[in-house]
Amino acid sequence: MQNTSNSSLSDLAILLDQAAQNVNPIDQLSLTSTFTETEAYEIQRLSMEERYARGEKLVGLKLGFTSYAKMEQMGVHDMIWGRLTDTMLISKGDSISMSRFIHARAEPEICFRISQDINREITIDEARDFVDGIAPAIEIIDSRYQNFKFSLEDVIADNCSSSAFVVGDWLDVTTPIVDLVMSLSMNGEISEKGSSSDILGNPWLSVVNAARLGVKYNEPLKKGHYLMAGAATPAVFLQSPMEVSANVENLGSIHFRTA
Ligand code: OOG
Ligand code: MG
Repeated sequence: MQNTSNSSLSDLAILLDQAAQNVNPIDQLSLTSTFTETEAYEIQRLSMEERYARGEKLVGLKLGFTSYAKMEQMGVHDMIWGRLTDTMLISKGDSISMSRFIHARAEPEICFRISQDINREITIDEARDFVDGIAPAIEIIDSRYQNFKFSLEDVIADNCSSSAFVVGDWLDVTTPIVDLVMSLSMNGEISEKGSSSDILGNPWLSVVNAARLGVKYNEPLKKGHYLMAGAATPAVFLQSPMEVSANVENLGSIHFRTA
């Protein structure tokens, strides 16, 4: 690795982990270090090791920048993936303290529940065989970088801003999920609105892509894992107190409160 500050990948991983733990943003790593996309995923993996050492458990994966709206909002145009842990999962209807976040934003998503380990690439026609539940969901992202600004490599290293997620009631896998209106509301007013087809043209392609990336990076989706498909709309900053809800046509609504 050529990196102008001579920090090792594990030093960078620890900086990000501490920023999250201390709720204190850091400068973009790419301002002082040069690292490749592959090295960024290694930084992510190493910073997750810090979390696992504190007892957190991997419970799934998420995709990012699967919609044009998100790519444009953040200025990053490649699909990314990150890891979800048990402490990120928030019960629907709960009140969440904003003190655990630096500058959190919420976005409406669809979540898949994985029914069997996926150890190979799969086609869209096979995707349903690996899923046993679909739910409306909200992801709360919280970049560990100042001003929520990052390069592709920065955001990958930062576990793709993963911070928390809320999942609604599970529906059958046969539930149609293409072309559904998805919206995010703050205090009862719609802030963002999109379509489930804004997610890769068809949200089922998230399962196909997560399977591919899981194999490529040796972090395969496992039975019982959550897979967050990526946001259909730009993310919205959270304030406190606020009532946040997402609705996915035909799939239902979920909400949480900030405090
Ligand atoms: C990166 C995470 C992107 C999504 O759904 O597109 C993401 C960010 O926007 O900070 O989770
Ligand atoms: Mg997301």
